[in-house]
Amino acid sequence: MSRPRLIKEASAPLPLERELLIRIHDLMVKARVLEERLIQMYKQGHGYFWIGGPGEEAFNVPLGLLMKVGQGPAYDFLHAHYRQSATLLAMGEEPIGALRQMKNTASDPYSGGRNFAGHFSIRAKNVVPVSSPIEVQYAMAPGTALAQKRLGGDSITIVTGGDAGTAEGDFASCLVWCSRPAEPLPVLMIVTNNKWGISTSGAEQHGEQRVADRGRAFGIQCKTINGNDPVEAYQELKEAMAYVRKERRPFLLEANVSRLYGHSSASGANLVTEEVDCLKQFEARLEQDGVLTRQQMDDTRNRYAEEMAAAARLVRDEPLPAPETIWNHIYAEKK
Ligand SMILES: Cc1ncc(C[n+]2csc(CCOP(=O)(O)OP(=O)(O)O)c2C)c(N)n1
Repeated sequence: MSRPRLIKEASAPLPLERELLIRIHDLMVKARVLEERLIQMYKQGHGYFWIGGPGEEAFNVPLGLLMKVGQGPAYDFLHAHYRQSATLLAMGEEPIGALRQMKNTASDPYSGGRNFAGHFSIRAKNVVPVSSPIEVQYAMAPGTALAQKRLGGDSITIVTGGDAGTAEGDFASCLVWCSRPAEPLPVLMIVTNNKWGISTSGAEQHGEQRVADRGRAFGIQCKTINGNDPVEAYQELKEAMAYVRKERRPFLLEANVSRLYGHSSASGANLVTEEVDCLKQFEARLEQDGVLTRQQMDDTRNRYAEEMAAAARLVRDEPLPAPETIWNHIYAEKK
């Protein structure tokens, strides 16, 4: 088999295979168009609340591509927060599921029409239900990691959340439980740092230089990266995941990202032009390096825009959950 062709072999400014760069770009566009469609649905009254991840695609796509996707402890677990749509698409999810959750239809595959947008839950892919109370995922992650460690093999637990949430005790619980010398756990702790907690600036809240530095006191390997660069994100995630898979120890990875449409629909869900747009930046590099032309990238966006618009039309006419199903999937018995 011939060696995969590298972009510009001599100077190698984009050190990933061409096919992978195109795949990452395709998924980033798909995720962005999905989020923009969800925002539009919210603004048209086809949904009650929007929250999601436009601006985090450069980090979230590589994360999904590098995961070992499947059901049970032999596969990776994802304890995600609500900005992870790009990761879910990279893990093979169809965008129409997110549209259905936005419209709260009975066909919503993640909550049967009863949870917010971006609150994924997929047993077959080890995606643990996303919780609205922030940070609880960090207290749960050591549990799946313990099961994985006992099983043996190389599967890992991945937990994601924002910078402001690291002030919660759940984050500290994760640091403590993953790093006990008698039982270190295979957890990749991720913090996507967008510098905001709703409307509170991170600069006013963090005594530490970097969130990732908090791992040092626990002997946890840690790193802060530019999460707006998909090439850097892919390479750093690959390295961090390889370490956790092999050493069966935790790693704390902080990725600096953008929040392109504000916190949620509660803050208006309008484009913030001062933030770095990872997709625009990546497209400029792809064009400059001759990986894709502007026309090809526009075609990709238009194709997804048409696809999502058609899916949204379909979802619009789907029924809401029947009232008698209110007791389904909860612990309480029907009274
Ligand atoms: C336990 C809890 N406290 C407060 C809130 C309200 N709340 C929702 S999102 C959020 C900010 C979270 O900021 P960050 O952790 O940085 O993540 P981001 O949304 O910026 O990605 C807050 C305070 C909540 N949902 N749960």
